[in-house]
Amino acid sequence: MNNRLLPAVLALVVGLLAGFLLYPMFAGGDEAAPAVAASDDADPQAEAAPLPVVTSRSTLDLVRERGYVRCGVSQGLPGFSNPNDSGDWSGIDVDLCRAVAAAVFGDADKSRYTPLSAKERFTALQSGEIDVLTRNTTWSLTRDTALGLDFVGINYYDGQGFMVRKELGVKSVMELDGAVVCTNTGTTTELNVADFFRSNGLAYSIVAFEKSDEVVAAYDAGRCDAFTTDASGLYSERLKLADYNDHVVLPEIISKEPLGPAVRQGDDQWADIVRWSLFAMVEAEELGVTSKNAGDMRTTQNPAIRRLLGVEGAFGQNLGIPNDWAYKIITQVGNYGESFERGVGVNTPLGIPRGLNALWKDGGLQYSPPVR
Ligand SMILES: N[C@@H](CCC(=O)N[C@@H](CS)C(=O)NCC(=O)O)C(=O)O
Repeated sequence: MNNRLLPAVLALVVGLLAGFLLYPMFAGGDEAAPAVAASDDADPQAEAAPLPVVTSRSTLDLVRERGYVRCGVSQGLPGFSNPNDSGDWSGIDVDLCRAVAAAVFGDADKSRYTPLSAKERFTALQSGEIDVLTRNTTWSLTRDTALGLDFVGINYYDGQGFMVRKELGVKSVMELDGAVVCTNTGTTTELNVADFFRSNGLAYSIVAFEKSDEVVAAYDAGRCDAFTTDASGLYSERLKLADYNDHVVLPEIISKEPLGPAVRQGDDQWADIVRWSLFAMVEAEELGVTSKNAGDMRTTQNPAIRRLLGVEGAFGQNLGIPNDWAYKIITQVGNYGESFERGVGVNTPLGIPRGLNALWKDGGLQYSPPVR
């Protein structure tokens, strides 16, 4: 054999063998798949080898065959993903999952939810237990490259903040020298705390739990001086405190936390479907298309709206789904602004202003590439 071809042939043989052995882990079927070790992000220096993704069947095929989309969500973060007493989930991360179901099936209700702790979430996606992770998860380089996953958008631009008891009289994080800080394990939060306190020459100790309710309980019981997480999480978790008027959120934001959906790496079509389901919601808001007026808008002469609603063109077909995919998302879930206001906006208990999550034309960062 030509010596120059030998390495290529060997690589092919090894690749095929690895594919054969690893297929069951990534096939995404309903059968219990062996868990694949996920970095819990606790050590940013940890070497994490890229995980090969070997699928013979597309996620879209598997989802269609099953009849519903499986989304990984938080264990209960009001406004983002939270179950009510009847077990029905709601929030902006749930809306994103419902949007994917509406795009694929024309029915947002064809979606199911798996509550996951921060630590469990990546393994659940890698092993095929879920089809998409829609769980206040920060897009970082390590997560995007070393875990066999792909982040496909940002549905909430966030940053990390701190909350303290008012009676401490603390006005700034710079006054937290020597503080005991409560947070969640397996999060970027833990890593940022270490960076922040070290780089500012401040001493600290951390009390971390896997479950958020444990973190909240520990903070509420006075086991720590400060509670730190994504600012969105502070808005949400403080509703669980005995009396949230006794607490104050400090003004500093110490990190960038772009929260968005992730899928398994290597299935571009599925990544496109999730990415464009989010974009369709943002584009609809920009074009003034809402859940209420989308039906009437189908007769508009505005070409951008006609394309979005599937009246013109075959944009759904290019994604492998029906051409009225975005119409179904908008009528059943709403546009991005409607979802934001319903889940976390100023008129909800969370009371979050749009801020960075306003549309680009209103000074925010939410922006969809054109549907054309
Ligand atoms: N965005 C950060 C933090 C995510 C996180 O797990 N935050 C906690 C605190 S807000 C949480 O989601 N709690 C709700 C839960 O675990 O169900 C990350 O991706 O690491």
